[in-house]
Amino acid sequence: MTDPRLERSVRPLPGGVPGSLLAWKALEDFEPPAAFDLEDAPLPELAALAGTPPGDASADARTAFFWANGWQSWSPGWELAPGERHGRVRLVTKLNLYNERHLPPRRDGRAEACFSGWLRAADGSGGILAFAATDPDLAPLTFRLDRKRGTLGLEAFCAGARYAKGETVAEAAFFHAPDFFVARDRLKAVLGNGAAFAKLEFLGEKGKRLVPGGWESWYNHYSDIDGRLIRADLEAIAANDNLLNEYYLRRGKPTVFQVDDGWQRTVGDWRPNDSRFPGGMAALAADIEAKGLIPGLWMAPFAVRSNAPIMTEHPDWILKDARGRPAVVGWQPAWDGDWHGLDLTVPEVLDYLEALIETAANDWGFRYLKLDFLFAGAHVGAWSRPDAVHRIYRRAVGRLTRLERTHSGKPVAYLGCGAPLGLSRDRLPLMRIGADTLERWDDLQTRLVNHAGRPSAWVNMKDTIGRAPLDGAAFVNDPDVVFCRTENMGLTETEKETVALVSFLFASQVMFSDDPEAFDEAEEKAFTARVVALYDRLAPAECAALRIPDFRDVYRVSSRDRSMDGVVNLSDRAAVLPLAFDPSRALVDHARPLGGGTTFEARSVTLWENPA
Ligand code: 9PG
Repeated sequence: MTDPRLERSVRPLPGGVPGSLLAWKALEDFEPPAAFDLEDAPLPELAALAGTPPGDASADARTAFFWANGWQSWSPGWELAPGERHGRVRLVTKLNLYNERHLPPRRDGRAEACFSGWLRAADGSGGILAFAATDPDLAPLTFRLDRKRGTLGLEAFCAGARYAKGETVAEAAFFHAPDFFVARDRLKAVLGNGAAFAKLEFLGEKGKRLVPGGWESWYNHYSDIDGRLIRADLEAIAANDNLLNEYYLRRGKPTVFQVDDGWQRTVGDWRPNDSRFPGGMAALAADIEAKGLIPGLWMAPFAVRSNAPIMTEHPDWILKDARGRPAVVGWQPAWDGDWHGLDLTVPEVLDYLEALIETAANDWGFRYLKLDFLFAGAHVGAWSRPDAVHRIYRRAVGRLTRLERTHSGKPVAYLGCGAPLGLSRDRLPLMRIGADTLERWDDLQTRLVNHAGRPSAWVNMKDTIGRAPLDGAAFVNDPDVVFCRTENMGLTETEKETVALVSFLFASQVMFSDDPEAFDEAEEKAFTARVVALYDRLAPAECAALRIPDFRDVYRVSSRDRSMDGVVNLSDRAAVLPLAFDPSRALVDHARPLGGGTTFEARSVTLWENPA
């Protein structure tokens, strides 16, 4: 049943994709609730609209995997089997601000997919019933699965919105695909994000698949950086056999060198910290450029820490809550706990944001800008000039990413991070699609409170695999960094290899945070050489990793051309599977035969070639 204030229409999909485009139009003027249920559709009806062949099990809500794609970059992005839930953060409940839309949780037990999701048959046929919100300017959609009743609820995020009679509220595509690869092709055709991808071309090689690569400063020293340390790494990057030199620089590929959090005075005060960077940012960017690298810089433009001068200098620029106090849009122990956000409806704030980008790109020379914590721009607060939250976010991100070239004519790229995915894909086609990685498999404290967006190598890889359908379709997926180092390293060699392979096979950027200056000529060199050889072998393969029924974190890998197969086991236990391969054809081998089957080691990837 469609909400009585709406009329639903059905049209064919763009790009010749079989399936249907559903649109919901207002029949009267009205103000919807923040979480607006457009309708709760029976799955058989949606399956028919999607063109699902008879007998296909993808619409069987009791058995299918549900790709419960989370709201923003760090939210969980993986498939759920029947009975599984993403769950919420316990005790430190403010951390839910990092994972969820800023709305009261709905307690009806449904699993949710934001922007895009699917149901995938668990019976081996592999059929997929996919859905996606197609227009980033309309209210963001959440697809809410009721497995018992066999329905899919369509909920629009309408905070602050009002509709006039005849206006379109939301649009979504529904289509069937026989397998992962076709589903991704169709998603790409339906989303039509090609113009956005074209702006990233300078980060790659002409005529080849775009896989941007580079160094960034976060995942080793974290915010404890200074000009000396950064320059030492810059000096060393082309001087030894580190991953970036081997895979990017020596091969003449464009390479990013990005300074992360720690260069600024505080979050919300985007002037350089002079004691840490006494030479200033322009000199640093010039040195990076002189080395033939693309200078990059991190910023969290919408976020304001309580110690930022802007809090007292421009109190009217700070987003307020219903009681008129600065709204709490996030919580971070390292930022004195509660932090705040800019009021993006204040015209001067938008000018200020554009000026920040101007300064970083034109005055300093950084042209790979990592824009982080962007979800702060979609908070449901007391915006001073009320409007639909999704429009407020879109307008601000539009201003932030307006600059496409520096004064000197050099192209500028933006990496989205901590960003609501569906609202960002055209403006921020290069996007972090998972939680932060970590130099350890997982973090106990944040795991105990069930923070799905926690920094964790394990969670990060689940996201990378889970969001692979978006790679090349909605985004150039940034999986976060890979590690080759031996110092300050809590991952085993096999775990590092797992991170390196999962990131490379199922996403499209290779970032690296190890200190080139501290390159270890023994172990790190040998490990790096092995990773580079694997990358060269695997580069042409288009691969999928799909959950195996009855296992929790075990995935079957297949390549589109069927030349390669494998298993990713992200669980803590060896997995015994009823399949066998010829060990002499293994590319990476963490398996041993057992009876007629094979045991795959915990926390490992095994890949093998198939006979032609
Ligand atoms: C800099 C970092 C890095 C990193 C970003 C982002 O949920 N959390 O507690 C959480 C903590 C840190 C975080 C994301 C989420 O990291 O993803 O790459 O730039 O900011 O502060």
